[in-house]
Amino acid sequence: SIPEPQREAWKKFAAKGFRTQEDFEKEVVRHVETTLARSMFNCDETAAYAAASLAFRDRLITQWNRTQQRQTFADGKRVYYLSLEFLMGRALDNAMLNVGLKDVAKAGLQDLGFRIEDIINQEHDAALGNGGLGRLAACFLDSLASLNYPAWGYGLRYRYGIFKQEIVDGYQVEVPDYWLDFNPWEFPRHDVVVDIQFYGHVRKFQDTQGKQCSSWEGGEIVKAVAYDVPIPGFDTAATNNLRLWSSKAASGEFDFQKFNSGDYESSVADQQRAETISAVLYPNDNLDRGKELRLKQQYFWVAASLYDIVRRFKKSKRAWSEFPDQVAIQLNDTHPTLAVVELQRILLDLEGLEWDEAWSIVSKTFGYTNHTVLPEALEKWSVPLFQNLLPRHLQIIYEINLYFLQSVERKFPKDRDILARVSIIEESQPKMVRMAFLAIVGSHKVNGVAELHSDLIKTTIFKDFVKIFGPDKFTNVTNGITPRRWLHQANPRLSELIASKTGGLGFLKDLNILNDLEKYADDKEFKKEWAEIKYANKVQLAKHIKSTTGVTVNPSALFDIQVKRIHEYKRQQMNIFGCIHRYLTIKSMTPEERKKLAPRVSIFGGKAAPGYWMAKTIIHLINNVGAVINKDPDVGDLLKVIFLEDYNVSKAEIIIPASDISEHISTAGTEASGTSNMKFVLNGGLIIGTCDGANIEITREIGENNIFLFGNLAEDVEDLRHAHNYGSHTLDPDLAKVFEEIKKGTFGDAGAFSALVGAIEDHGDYYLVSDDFHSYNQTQTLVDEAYKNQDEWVSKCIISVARMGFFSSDRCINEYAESIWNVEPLAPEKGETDGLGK
Ligand code: GLS
Repeated sequence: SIPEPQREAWKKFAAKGFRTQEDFEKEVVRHVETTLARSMFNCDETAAYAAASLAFRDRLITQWNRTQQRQTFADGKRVYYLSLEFLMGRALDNAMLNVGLKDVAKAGLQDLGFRIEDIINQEHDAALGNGGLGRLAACFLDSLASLNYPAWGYGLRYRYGIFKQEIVDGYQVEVPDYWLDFNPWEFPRHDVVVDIQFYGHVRKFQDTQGKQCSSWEGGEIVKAVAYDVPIPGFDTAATNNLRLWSSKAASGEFDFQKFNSGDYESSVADQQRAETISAVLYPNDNLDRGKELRLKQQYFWVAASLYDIVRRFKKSKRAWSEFPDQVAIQLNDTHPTLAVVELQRILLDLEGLEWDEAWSIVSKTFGYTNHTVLPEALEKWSVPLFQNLLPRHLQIIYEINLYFLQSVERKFPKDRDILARVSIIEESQPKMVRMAFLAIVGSHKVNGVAELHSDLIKTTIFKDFVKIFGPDKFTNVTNGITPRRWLHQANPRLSELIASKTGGLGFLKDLNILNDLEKYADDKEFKKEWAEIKYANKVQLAKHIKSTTGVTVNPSALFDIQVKRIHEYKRQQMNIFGCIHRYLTIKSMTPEERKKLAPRVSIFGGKAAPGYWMAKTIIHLINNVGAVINKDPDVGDLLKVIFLEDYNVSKAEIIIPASDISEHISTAGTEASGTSNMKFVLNGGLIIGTCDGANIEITREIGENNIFLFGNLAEDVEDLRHAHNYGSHTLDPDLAKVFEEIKKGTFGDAGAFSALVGAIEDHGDYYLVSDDFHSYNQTQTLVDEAYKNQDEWVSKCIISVARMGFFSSDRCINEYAESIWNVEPLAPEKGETDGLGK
C-alpha cells in the first residue's frame, strides 16, 4: 500500500462518481469518446447503453471500494453465499434505481438524444441460473447489500448462461446464450488467481512428530480467475461483491511443440479442456444428472471460493478456533456441499489441525438450505467418479461418515437399519455419495424455504436426521423477493402510486408499510388509479404479445398467466387441458350463452430442460392448442392461448405486472416454495393455486377470500398415488373429453401427445392431474365470476398487496442473519447514504 505521506494526494484525487445531470452527461460523453472511441456521429443505442453503464459502474466501484475497506477495517463476521446460480437479469435499471439516480440519467440521456427505455432495453440479461433457486440468490444479494450486511456471493462465471428458447413450429429449440460480448458490470481480477487441482493420488506419510499425514499429489491444475460484480444496495452507499470464477489453463499457453509438428488440434486441447469447466450452466432445474463435468464445476468453484475466504481470514492472524466467529458460509442447495470437505482438508492437510478440532470449526461454519424434496433432484455422485477426480476428498468423506455412523450407533444401539438409511454412502452398484446427507452432517443449521416444505423435509427425506441431531438443527426460513426489482423497477407506476399514499418510497425498505394501503381498498379515486395502472401494464404486455407472436389480444380480457420452468410437477399440462376444456365448452354454447362469458387470455411461458422430453411435449401441445383456438371464429376474444418465447428475468418484469390471475398449481407437496407467486400478488394480481409451498403462507397473510385455492392436500397425495397403482383409477369425465379431442387430432398429430396423455390415463397419474382437474375447473369458474365484479376484484387486489409485507427478501435475510449466521449489519458512515428518491 501507499506510504502515509503520499496518501494525501490519493485522497485529494479519489474517484467519486457523478451526482448531477451535468456530471452524468460528461461521463457518458467521455466514455463514448475515449473508452468506446466513437463520437456523436456514430453513437447508436448500443454505444449509449455502454457509456451510461460505464458511468454507473464507475460510480458503483468507488462505493464498492469504500464498502470493502470499511468491512475489512471493522473486522467483523462476514457471510459468504455460495450458489451455483445467480439469475441477475439486467443491471443498469437496477443500479440507477438503487443509487437513486434514474431521474438524473433519464434527463441526461434525453439531453444527449436518447430515450432511457430504449437504452435499458439494449442490455442482455445476466442469466446465470435456471429458475427460482437462482433468482432467489439474486434477490438475496440485493437484500444483503440494502441491509448493509458484510456479505459476498460466490459463483461461476459461465460463458453461456441458460439457453435462449426459440419456438419453431411449436417446438422448443435451444440456442446458446453468449452474453459476454460486452459486459460492463464485471471487473476481471487477473491478480486474483487460484490453482485448482484435480485427479492425482494421495500419499500417506509420517511427519517429524510421528503424526499420520496425507498429501494430495499429482493430477492436473486448472486456474480460477476472479471476476467481481458490484451489487449496489438500495438507498445506501453499501455496495457488496459477487465474485464469479472463470477457468483457465494453468500454463495459459498452447503447446508450441505440438503446434509446430502439425498437431494443431491437440496443441490447444489442454487450454480448451480447462476453459470448458466454466463454459456452460447446466440447464436443469430440479433434476440431477450426475455428469462428471458438473462435479468438476462444483469443486472448481468451491475450492477457489474457500481459498479466497481462508486467505482473507488468515490475514487477520486470528486463531483457527475463531474462524466460525468470522465466517458464515451458506450452502445454496447441495451444489456447494464439497466446501464442507474442502475446508476439512485445508485445516487437516494444509494447516495441520487435528481431526476433531478441524471438524468442530467446519460444522460451526456452514448452514445448508434445502430447496426441493423431489427425489430426482437430490444429488448423488458415484464413488468411482469421486475416487478418480477427488481422491483425497473421498477419503475424508469416508472418515466423516465413519465418525458420524459411530455416533449414530452409540445413540441408537438397537436400530441396525438406521445406519444404512442415514449413511452418507449409499450401498448401491456403484456406491453413491449422498450430498444432502453430507450437507446436513457438515452444517450447524438446515433450513427449508417455506413452512410446509420445512415440515415435509423433517417428516420425510430427513426424518432420521431429526432423531439424530434433534429438532433444533432444522428450521424454516420462508423465501422472499426484493421489492426493489419486483415492484419499483418492474412496475414503476404502481410503486409511485403506493409511494403517494404511504409517505414516499420508505415501503421499499420496510415492506410492512404497505399495510397503510388497506384503508384505500374502498377509495373510489384510488381504485380508479389502481385499475388504470393494471390496464396500462396489460396494454404493454398485449403489445409484446403482438410483436412476438402476431396474435392480437384484448387488454380488457382476464389475463391468466403461468410463467415458470416447464415441469410435470408444476402441471402446465393441467392448465392447457383446462384451456381445451374451456374451448370445448365455448364451442358447445349458443351465441347467447357465449355473451355471458368473461373473455380470457391464457398466457404461458417457460423453458424445458433440453433433455426433458415430456416437458417439451407440454410446450408443443400449448402451441398447437393456441394455433387452433386463436383462429377459431366461434371463439374470438373469449379465449386466446399464448406461449411467450424465452421467458427470462427482463421479460418477467413486463409479464408479472400485467396479470389478473396467475397459476401456481403444483401437486401439493412438490413445490418447495415458489417465489413468482409472491411477485404476482405484490403487483396486484390474484392467485389460483394449490395448498403448496408459500401459497399457504400467502393465504394466511392476505386472507382466504383473496386467493383461489383448490385441489388435494399434501397429506393426501401418498394415499392417492397408492390407490392409482393398486386400486382403480377412474379418469375425470371432463378430462376424458379433453383426451378424446387430442386423440382425434384436433391439435395436430395425436401420436405426438400420446405419452403425455398416457402418463395420466395408463401410468398412474403420478402428479394427480385427473384427481385435481374437476376442482381446478370449478375454481376457474369462480375466477370468471369474481372477475365480472371489477369493483370487488380491485379491492381484493389492493388488500392483498397491503398484506404482502412478510414476503420481502429483507425479512428473509434478517431471519438468516439472526437465526443461522449470527451476523450484524455494518451501516455506512453518515453522509455516505444517497437519500431516498434522489
Ligand atoms: C427451487 C424450488 O423448486 C422452488 O419451489 C423454490 O422457490 C426455489 C427457491 O427456494 O428453489 N428448487 C430448485 O431446485 N429449483 C427451484 O426453483
